[in-house]
Amino acid sequence: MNRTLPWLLGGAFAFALSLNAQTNPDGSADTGDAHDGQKLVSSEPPAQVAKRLQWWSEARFGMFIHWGLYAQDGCFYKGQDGKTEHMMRHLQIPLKDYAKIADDFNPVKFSADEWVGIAKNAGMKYMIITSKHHDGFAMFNSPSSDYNIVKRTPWKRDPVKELAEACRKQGLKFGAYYSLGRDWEDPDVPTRDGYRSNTWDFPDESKKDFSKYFERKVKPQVRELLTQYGPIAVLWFDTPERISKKQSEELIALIHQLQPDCIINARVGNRLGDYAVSEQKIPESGDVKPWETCMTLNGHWGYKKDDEKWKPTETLVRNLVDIASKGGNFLLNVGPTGEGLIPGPSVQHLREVGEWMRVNGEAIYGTTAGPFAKLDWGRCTKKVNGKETTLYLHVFDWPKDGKLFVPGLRGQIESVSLLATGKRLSTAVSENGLVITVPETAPNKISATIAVKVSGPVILGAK
Ligand code: JFZ
Repeated sequence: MNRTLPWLLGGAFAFALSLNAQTNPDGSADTGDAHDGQKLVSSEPPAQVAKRLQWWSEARFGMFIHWGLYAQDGCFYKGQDGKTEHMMRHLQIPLKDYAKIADDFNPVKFSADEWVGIAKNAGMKYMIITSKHHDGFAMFNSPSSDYNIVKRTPWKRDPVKELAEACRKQGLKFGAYYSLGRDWEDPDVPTRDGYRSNTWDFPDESKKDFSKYFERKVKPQVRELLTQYGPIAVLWFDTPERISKKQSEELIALIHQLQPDCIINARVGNRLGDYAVSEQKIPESGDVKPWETCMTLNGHWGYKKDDEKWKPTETLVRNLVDIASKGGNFLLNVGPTGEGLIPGPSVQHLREVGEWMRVNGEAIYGTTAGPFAKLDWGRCTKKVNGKETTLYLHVFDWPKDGKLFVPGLRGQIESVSLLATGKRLSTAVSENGLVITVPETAPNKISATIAVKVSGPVILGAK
């Protein structure tokens, strides 16, 4: 069969589609991420959205889990490097062959309690796992689609069920990622550019009807996720692609009908959803809307057996601080193996983040963005409690001369102390700000926290 023809057809159709694809005002493809500063639109009163988001905004830090058939051999397939969790697409593995991976998928070392314990020990307050990634394989018991982990693997267990229960036991919120506009198992899922569709089993994009997939698979599986596992705190949709505004609205209505407290991210599409997603990057400054940065611990979302480039704990902590100082959430990813284990280096680095959080978590949880545009030596988060405001100064670069200058800070300073020890620090008010005398050695070389309690309004700017 002429293999180039489908590409030509698909390409032409994709080009046609892309002409009326959802695009951002700047013309870039609308991935659902609303990076362009556009406000998310919502039919709900802002106070209602804020109420739903309250626990999430206070939590600040969660665990993302990418786990699926691609993990069986670390994103390799029959010795070929599948590059990422997109392995099926990268290697154009026919669905009937990719599905056979499930025949051997038997993660006997999986322990939901262990995974949740790792997240909790890191200081994470919520967990979101891929319930169905782009390959279309459900990592949960899905009565509407036999293409799932309970039906098709020798393991026959439901990790979504077990993790939801373990999260409830250990006090974490639980949520599910769901690939909305990409599904390489279903014949009716065209994508914006055709490039991210399954064009090797289903070559003709023009014959694909998203509405059939939406009715046949998306709505039934979202209903299953929201009725089989107790409270689902977040539905983390991905790649909305060809979903219409009406379908996004219909999906939100279904979710709110089943679980009104379930938070929905912006990748539900069409600038809807409760919060914006920033993937693998931290915005320069905060944002008007609630937002979350999601990031990998190495270079891959799914388990990639040859990727040992783990981000140093210093980077992880400083990313968390940077994100919180801008009012965002940090969703940090692990990619468990086909045996059901979170890779050792991931566990170790998360353990070290947890050590930092046990001392400094007060300066992250329940805080909002700090008032400073830029601090040369670190970041600042803020917590308001009635008339008292606490500014948490996160010092990355400890001053060598023992003097930490806080530009423009004025107001009724009640106390300044090291968070780690409670040791009070002396200060001097200069015309351009506050000078804090600090000990020679920082309490923590990654990021040391100084708590500045201010009564009344925090005033910034020179006299
Ligand atoms: C998507 C997935 O393709 C990927 O496998 C992973 O699950 C990630 C969290 O989400 O990747 C994206 C989605 C959107 C953008 C970039 C990568 N985007 O908006 O630029």
